[in-house]
Amino acid sequence: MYHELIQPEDTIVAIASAQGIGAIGLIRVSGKEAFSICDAIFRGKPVKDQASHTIQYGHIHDANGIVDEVMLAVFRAPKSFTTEDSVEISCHGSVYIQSQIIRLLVQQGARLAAPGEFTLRAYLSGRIDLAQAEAVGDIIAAQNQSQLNIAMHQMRGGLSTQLNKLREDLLNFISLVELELDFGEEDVEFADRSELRNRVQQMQSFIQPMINSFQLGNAIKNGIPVAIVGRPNAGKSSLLNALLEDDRAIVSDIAGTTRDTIEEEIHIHGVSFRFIDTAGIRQTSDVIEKIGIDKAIQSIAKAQIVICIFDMSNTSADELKNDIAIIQQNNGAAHMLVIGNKKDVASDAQINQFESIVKEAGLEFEAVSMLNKNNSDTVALRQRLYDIMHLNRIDSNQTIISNARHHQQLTAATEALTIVLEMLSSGSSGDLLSFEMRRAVNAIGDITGTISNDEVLGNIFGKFCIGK
Ligand SMILES: Nc1nc2c(ncn2[C@@H]2O[C@H](COP(=O)(O)OP(=O)(O)OP(=O)(O)O)[C@@H](O)[C@H]2O)c(=O)[nH]1
Ligand SMILES: [Mg+2]
Repeated sequence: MYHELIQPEDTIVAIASAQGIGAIGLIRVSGKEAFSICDAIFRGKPVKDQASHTIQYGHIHDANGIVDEVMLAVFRAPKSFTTEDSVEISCHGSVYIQSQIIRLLVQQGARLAAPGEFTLRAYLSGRIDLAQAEAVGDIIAAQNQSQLNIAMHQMRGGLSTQLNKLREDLLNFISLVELELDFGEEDVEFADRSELRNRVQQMQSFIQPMINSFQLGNAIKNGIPVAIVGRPNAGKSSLLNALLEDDRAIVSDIAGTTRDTIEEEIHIHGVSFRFIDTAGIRQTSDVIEKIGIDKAIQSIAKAQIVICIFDMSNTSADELKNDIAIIQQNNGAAHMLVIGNKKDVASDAQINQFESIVKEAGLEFEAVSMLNKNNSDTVALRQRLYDIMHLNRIDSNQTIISNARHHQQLTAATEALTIVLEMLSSGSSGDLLSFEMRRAVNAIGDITGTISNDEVLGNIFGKFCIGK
């Protein structure tokens, strides 16, 4: 179990900079003996006498002489990341030097840190909560500004503040109901039932936007799946190739060219979009093509954006309406972008007709030509895909759930609250009410780690890199 592995009495050590050769290597030491262990191998001013947040110049040495010339940053408890006495040794970035220094520190009594153990200590000491600790991991993994904004907000405690407020409301509610139970025999009702209903509904409307934000948060973290679907020869593979600026998929005028799904990723303003080119959807007796069409339908269901592409020179209004309906049946939640292709061979009247059909259905329309890979239409299309997801609206002050564990717990909380609402309507007893409310409190507490178990901790911190 994770807790047992962690000995808070130990002084831990790890290389915190990236693996391999670099200009500078950073070694982190944290724990009760951090200063005395460093003093045993450091020639310079004694670390134990230095003020917090100062930098010391000196040499690391062993029995044979100088190992490296270094700078030591000193952090005194509780003003450090872990809240313990800590030292950060900046040495030359050679793999050999770093391993020598680690070896010396371990000889003096330090222990090699487990993955995420520094952050775990920050959490166990109460300096940050679990959601903030997870954000530290997300910050390190962030690959674009949107990912970073979400993680930063979470790390600064934006999510935690909201959840703590919610938790307090829930606990107040429970005490009210439980107070009633204490006076059970006297049959008093402290809390007016319709007032209680109001409060539960308020809590739900507080949680719901967070739950809704997960679709976006998850997309930013894991990439946005975009299915490209339509009839054979519509130009799906041409569109994929144009977006990739590469001849990835085979394009031909033979209907049914693409039989399997093809997946490729591109980054738009740093956010990853995973495009899935699919087999053209039609009635067919070809067994392989049928499997491909089934896969196409499945990718609609899994997509967050569905691009419905059709050949404007060769599609009737009814066919288009029918295709849109098929997509909506298979995924009502996805954003849909309808693309009228082959505008080079379609008349203005055709283009206008299709545009009004699509707009009447409340969907977005774009007329394009994918005949040439390098065209201005793909530039506009990339921007359109980015805009559809409202990615530009994310700022670092917004709470966006990007963690599946948080999403799961918020959903559990709101489900418990829905039961509470039903109970309030049916006049259920106070103890049943408080039981369900406690389920909601526990789910929320689980996110910030007010309540947590070893398994959850192991899962979270075990995924960190060593030295964090
Ligand atoms: N005139 C014109 N032809 C196009 C355009 N886009 C694609 N084509 C042609 O249409 C044909 C079919 O294109 P594909 O990209 O293979 O179509 P697809 O939807 O992937 O077809 P399947 O894989 O068979 O379902 C090819 O001959 C393309 O060159 C366009 O904008 N204008
Ligand atoms: Mg194709």
